[in-house]
Amino acid sequence: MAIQEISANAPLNTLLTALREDGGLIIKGLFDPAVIQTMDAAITAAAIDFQAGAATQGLGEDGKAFVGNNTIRFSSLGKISPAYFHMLDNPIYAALADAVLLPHCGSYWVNTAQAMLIGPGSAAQVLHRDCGNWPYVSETNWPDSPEATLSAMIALHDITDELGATRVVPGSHLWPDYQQQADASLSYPAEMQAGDALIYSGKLIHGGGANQTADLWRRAMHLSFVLGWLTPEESSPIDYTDADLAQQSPRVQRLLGHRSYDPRPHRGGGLWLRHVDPI
Ligand SMILES: O=C(O)CCC(=O)C(=O)O
Ligand SMILES: [Fe+2]
Repeated sequence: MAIQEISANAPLNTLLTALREDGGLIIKGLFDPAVIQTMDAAITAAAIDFQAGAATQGLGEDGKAFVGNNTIRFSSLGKISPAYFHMLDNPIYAALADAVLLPHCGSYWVNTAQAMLIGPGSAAQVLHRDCGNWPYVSETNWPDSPEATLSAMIALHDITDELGATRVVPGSHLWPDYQQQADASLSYPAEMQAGDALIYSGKLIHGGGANQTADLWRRAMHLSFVLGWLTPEESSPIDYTDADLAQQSPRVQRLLGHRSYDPRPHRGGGLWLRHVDPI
């Protein structure tokens, strides 16, 4: 059974039910076509400065194997286009992230936003869970551990199986044994059109697909959020200055680490205290 594809116009509860039952869903037309076109052009232009397969983000040998030999990845997307800030304020993705993450934190922030460009001939990425970044939170009391992260793979153009669509293993967010390995035969390609997004729980097993073409690149953007009391992958708080974000919404400033973390209504202390935002 593949995951469901549901229109962005569907009621929030319909989207949430699919996310909770299968661990992920494709939301058709989640992002505005003009914004996607702008981001696609900015990412394609910026990609020229990056070498495929190089560990450009401080990753070691394991990291290189994880991202693949012919894959280009880079972050700090707000530096290449303000369309990124617009995407951060997407109201449907915000409502889903609120529902999934706010039961466990006062606020969440950006985990990472990355161009994920899979080059021709790339092998499939190892199947994994994004919550594996925070094993002590995710594996303790699995599968009832808190949702640490919510991710999106956003199609910047039409993405087919042949091009390397992300592969997902529906239901794997509920598997009783965290260590159970997923067989590739249980995975389905999340084929999408430009502006669609695969939204998935950090607990869902997935991985980038093999690019079986001779000369085409798969162009997708990853955007994930993480509980506000966990450390994100990307160093957004120092990649953007207060001045860079002065014109952005309070939500975007918070998502990029320019606001204090207030645990309320949950237990815990104030964290990441910013002088601009006393709690
Ligand atoms: O490139 C993809 O389709 C998925 C990448 C991914 O899941 C990851 O790097 O965590
Ligand atoms: Fe992943």
